[in-house]
Amino acid sequence: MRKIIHIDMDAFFAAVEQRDNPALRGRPIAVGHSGRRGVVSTASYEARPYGVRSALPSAVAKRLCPELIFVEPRFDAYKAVSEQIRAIFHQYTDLVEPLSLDEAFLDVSHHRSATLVAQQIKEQIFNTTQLTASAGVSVNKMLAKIASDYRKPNGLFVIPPKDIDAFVAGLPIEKFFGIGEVTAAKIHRLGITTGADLREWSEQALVAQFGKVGHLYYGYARGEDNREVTPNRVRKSLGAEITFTYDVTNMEDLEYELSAVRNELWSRIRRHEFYGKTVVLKVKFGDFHQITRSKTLPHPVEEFSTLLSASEELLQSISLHDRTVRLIGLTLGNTPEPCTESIQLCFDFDC
Ligand code: TTP
Ligand code: MG
Repeated sequence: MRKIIHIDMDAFFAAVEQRDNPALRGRPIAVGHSGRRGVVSTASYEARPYGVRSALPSAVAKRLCPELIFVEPRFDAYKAVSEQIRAIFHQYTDLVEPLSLDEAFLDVSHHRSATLVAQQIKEQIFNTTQLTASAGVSVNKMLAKIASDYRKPNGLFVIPPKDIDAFVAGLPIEKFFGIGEVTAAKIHRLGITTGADLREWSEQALVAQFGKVGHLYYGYARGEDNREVTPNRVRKSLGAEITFTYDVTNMEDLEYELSAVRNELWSRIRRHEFYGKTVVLKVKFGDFHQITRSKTLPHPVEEFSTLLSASEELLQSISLHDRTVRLIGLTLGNTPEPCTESIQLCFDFDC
């Protein structure tokens, strides 16, 4: 049986800002651009009771919490902390799989007590960075990830094998890894609200309802997840898309929807430190006919404005001709390969 830890920093970007600027401590803050098109990257715990959270448009956040202080993101500072915490993880195991700047899975099966390791890592993170992290410990990725979220902030929660059944049975389905709001609503409509409800469905029935992910859900309901912790996963592209409830019929509305997709993609790009040179726009029409348009830039996208102009240009190259649109998506791909050069150098010197 594996021993898996999931570590996730608390209110990461906001916590770094509060650490570095005492005037922000204890105050409701949002990291993100406050302009008309801005979105909240994250909110401090003081801002969360107002409903301010990641991916919320900044204008809405201000309405919810008038005292909210907006802070411009400082990615270099977050990256530096991310490197510090990764170095700490690697003191305990080579099997570290970062999911984003602030979270990672660790396989610590070779340690006697995973709980003790999690405790030590939390302490070491705090001593090194003056920031808190939450940790979850269990026998697989899915349960460890749920556990790290369970006692946030500054939490440590363990789901030992004997508790898995009862824990999963009582868990609201939206807490399961990978089940977003839209899917949760769909599952709720079937009368399923907890793991126990989900467990009553056969694998076949779940696949019939949800397609391939039905297999995953069947496992989730039983606390099962066989995925390994894989270090250095290489991501080839990063994307975001929206399928509309009602088809969009004109260019103005489409531009508006594109800005939402772009904001989401940008926040993912930053979160995953992803670099890519090719922007791809995907449009699926009302008749399900799908087209893509792409633009390759001379350098990887580093600024929001680059993504903005490239995606707007791509949209302008499409004409609707009386067609409606049911889906719009934006992807960034074509990552430069940072390792090739050093590997080649290495071969040159025969090492
Ligand atoms: P999360 O770990 O999801 O959130 P968090 O660390 O701010 O808060 P929590 O205590 O709930 O873990 O994301 C880590 C960072 O990634 C977050 O601080 C900012 C960034 N981020 C975005 O930029 N956009 C997003 O939509 C999300 C979810 C996160
Ligand atoms: Mg976090």
